[in-house]
Amino acid sequence: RDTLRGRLLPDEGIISMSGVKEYGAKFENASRILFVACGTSWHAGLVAEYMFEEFARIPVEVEYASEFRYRNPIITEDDVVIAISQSGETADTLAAIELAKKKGATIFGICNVVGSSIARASHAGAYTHAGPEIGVASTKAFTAQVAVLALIALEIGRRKGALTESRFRSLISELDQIPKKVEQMLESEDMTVSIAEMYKDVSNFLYLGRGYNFPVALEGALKLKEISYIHAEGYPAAEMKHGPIALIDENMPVVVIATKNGQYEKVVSNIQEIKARNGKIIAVVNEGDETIREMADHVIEIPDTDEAFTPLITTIPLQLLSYHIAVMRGCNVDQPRNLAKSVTV
Ligand code: F1P
Repeated sequence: RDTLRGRLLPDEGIISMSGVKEYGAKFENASRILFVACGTSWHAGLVAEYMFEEFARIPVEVEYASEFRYRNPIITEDDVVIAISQSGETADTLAAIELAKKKGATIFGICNVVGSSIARASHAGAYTHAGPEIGVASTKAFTAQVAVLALIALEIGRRKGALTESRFRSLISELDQIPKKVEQMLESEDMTVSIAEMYKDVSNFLYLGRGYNFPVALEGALKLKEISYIHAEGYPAAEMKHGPIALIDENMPVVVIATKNGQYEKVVSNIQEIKARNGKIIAVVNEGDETIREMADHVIEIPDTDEAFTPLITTIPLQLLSYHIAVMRGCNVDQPRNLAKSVTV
């Protein structure tokens, strides 16, 4: 909450990130924005892709730093590369930005740890200031990254004229409501506890989402894998019919992020397809969604917000679900086996 509020300074023209102000022209004139990151931070980059395309109308690519660094990517001086990293020490992300820097791109780092290697290797940047992540798996760093990326996309959109001043203002005031809504989600934790109790012993989970919530499905699955060691797959809901549908039976819980948006009817039909195969549906829906309540085995309601900001809210119950399942299975949620906080090799 403090991270977001601290950054919304209306008198100062909204964004307090000096790096964005200083390098604003670079962003405005960028022929392309490339996000490079690993793990959870890569998922934040995927959310940002939707935001930058919608609000700033700049072509975007999102790259796994671990692949990008070994390719021979086509980079020009007009590219802006945004590196996202909680620790600021991830070796693959660092190598990716060194490569892009050599090819003349401008590097913008979004890190949580002040003075970290990636922050120092970047030309400019913004800190997420999410506070120390006590556990290995990124949680609040993810929402803080998405919040910072939203602010940058809005600011660049306004500068480029892709967003009108009134739309910009209304999105910023909606963003200002997010901390309250996140708190509301944290207070309604009981629902995730009872769902965790029912599914803590299953071997597989499927997560589905569309649009802005497709990356949230990936992140929900990753969090479950990382801390509870249950196998989980995240997919764009529309891809279900291209393979994962074969896995669905009465033993498969499917988490569907089914908030109201342009693709809502399609998500409803995905839920029908899962139900027809006896899959168990855990749906994340908008408050008062009776249509899905009637179809799903469990619903978790979220407060309404602009579609672009839903990842900031839908992520919370998925993190809580992973957390409670992991605790019930006796896993150490702060120090999962085989994982390191900073992957430096
Ligand atoms: C990337 C990351 C995290 C994950 C784990 C291993 O780290 O994959 O997303 O939760 O901690 O590293 P970072 O570059 O965001 O620090």
